[in-house]
Amino acid sequence: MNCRGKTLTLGDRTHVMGILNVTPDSFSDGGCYFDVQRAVAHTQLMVQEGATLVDIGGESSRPGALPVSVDEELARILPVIRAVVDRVDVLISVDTYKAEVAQPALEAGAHLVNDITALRADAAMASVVARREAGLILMHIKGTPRTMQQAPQYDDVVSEVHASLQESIRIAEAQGVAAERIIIDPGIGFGKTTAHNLELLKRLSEFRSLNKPLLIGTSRKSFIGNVLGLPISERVEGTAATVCWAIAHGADIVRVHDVKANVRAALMTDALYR
Ligand code: 8Y7
Repeated sequence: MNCRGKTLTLGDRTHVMGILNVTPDSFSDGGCYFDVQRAVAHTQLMVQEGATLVDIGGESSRPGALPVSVDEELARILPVIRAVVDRVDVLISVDTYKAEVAQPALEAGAHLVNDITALRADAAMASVVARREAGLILMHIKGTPRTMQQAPQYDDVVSEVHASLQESIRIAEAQGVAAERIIIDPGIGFGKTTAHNLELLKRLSEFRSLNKPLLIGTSRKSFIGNVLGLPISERVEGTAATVCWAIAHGADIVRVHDVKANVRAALMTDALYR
């Protein structure tokens, strides 16, 4: 897979995408020198630990989170993208569903867009991605980050998510995104109960019929907390278990916070499965 001149080889091994949140804490507004330095250091650590992609996001998609403006999102992520692309030799994805954010992020050096609405939020997104020959991650969400966990319901979660992703793929390709630059993701935790998330993972191999690389993001998510009865800080092992399972059922890329542990789990699973 080629994204803006950079290649990602799929099939030989599982790729680990490290998460880089550049949402400010209570002591800063984001974008200041200290924030950028800290983001670069964390990225370098994740790459050292074996991440081959880094996902940079400036707006929290936590349940109940409020949207931020385009200007604010750009002020947080652009200095970080510029600093990171010069220093690490991995693919950079930008976690945004706004075309007005994606475009400058791609100009600044990002290689792919991680759209957690699978093109449903912004009609201009596909053409921005297509024109720049970037990669595109289509993630399923039911509702919006603010409303998604208000009693989500499905008749059959797997067939509904499958059909929704199929439609997003159709839209992306109709608007000029190259078929070989599209990655799909069922969106674990985005408008889903614990039972829905477990069902999606149990039947993950059904998404293979869409004939696209498959990305899975389970890292530290609340369904793991619900199964184990553990807080966020204690979900590394539970996350690693889902990573192994996902690889054995078709995942090509896993999106995680704890890169070192999950790279080890992925390498071991690759030796058994691939
Ligand atoms: C996912 C994601 C988040 C995911 C993709 C978190 C931005 C919540 N989760 N993107 N983003 N897939 N593609 O806990 O599962 O990391 S944010």
